Amino acid sequence: MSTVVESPASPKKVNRIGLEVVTYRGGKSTLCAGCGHNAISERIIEAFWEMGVNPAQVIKMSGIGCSSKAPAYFLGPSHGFNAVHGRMPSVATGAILANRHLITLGISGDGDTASIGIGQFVHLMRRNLPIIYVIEDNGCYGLTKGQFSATADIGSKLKTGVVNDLQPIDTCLLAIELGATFVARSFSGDKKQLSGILKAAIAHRGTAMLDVISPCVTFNDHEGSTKSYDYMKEHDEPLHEIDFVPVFENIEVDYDPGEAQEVQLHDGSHLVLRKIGHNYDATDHISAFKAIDEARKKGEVLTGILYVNPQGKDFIDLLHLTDESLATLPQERVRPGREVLEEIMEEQR
Ligand SMILES: Cc1ncc(C[n+]2csc(CCOP(=O)(O)OP(=O)(O)O)c2C)c(N)n1
Ligand code: SF4
Repeated sequence: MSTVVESPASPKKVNRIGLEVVTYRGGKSTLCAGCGHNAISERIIEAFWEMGVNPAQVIKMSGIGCSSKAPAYFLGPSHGFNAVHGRMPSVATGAILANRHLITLGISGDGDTASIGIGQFVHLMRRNLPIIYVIEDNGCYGLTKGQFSATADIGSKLKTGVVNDLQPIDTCLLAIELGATFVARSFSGDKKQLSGILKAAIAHRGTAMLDVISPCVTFNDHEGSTKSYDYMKEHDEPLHEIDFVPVFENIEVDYDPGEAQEVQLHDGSHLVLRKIGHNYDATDHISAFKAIDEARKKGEVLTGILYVNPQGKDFIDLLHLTDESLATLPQERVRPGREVLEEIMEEQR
């Protein structure tokens, strides 16, 4: 008779706050198989788990579109709000001001941001609100069957053969111009780069704007599209290799100073940008404008952290808000008393 030796159950892998990665998952995706948005959801799950962020301390905000449905598929225990099309920034602003201690992750589409939502996007960027704002950019309106959005490149073609003859809006250029303090572009198919950028965005304080090219396999992945998997594989031009060292990992950063740029982020984490043949200073916005423009002229898509300014004051600092969240302040501290009101009236007489 043989004896069965039972091996002890292998311990489940947990992060620094004791949670398994499964806690960071959401519902089963109903997006098309192969949609770039699904890959971005996976990277978000990994990044928040690896950074040890408590998902109950996160607010997920979105607008309308396939991309805006994605928050249902990650960070199940987080707070969430699906706003009106293109209007997520104003709802997010209210939520951030009501509870300054939560981490806000906004998920939008190129239509939600650059078409109907462009006015709201502009004001979000110029305020430098603490938000990680991800545009899942497929150059079309996936949810309504693939019409061109405002990020579609000039000359790109719909499946029906219709050619886009309007100039695209470059959301990264716009965000840098308006004052966002962390601006990056990536590709949903580049796991390593996107993961490093997301972790650095979590460590940043202020607006972290990420434009992630995310192919729509159903309506915009054919020849003639500049947001397809094939196009991105051929034209993706990474600026640098990104090493991100979180503050809790006490690793010596090992690099040749002449070949890399190191940036310390607000929580003490380090970002090391190793040059790949580009003479590029990510803290200089003029370098960013030039490099994006030159790449565009060559038909390339420049990816990486295009601009970072960890010194910029965020909107909460500018408003001199109390440390305590407005949402939890008791009535007597929110409403001025009769004497205060009388004093104000007196000043106005
Ligand atoms: C006020 C309003 N106008 C138009 C629509 C129709 N609509 C729904 S989603 C969408 C575009 C979504 O495109 P995008 O943000 O790029 O997301 P994707 O589906 O491509 O991920 C439009 C025009 C709407 N829902 N509400
Ligand atoms: S229609 Fe396009 S954007 Fe929408 S889920 Fe399918 S592949 Fe993704």
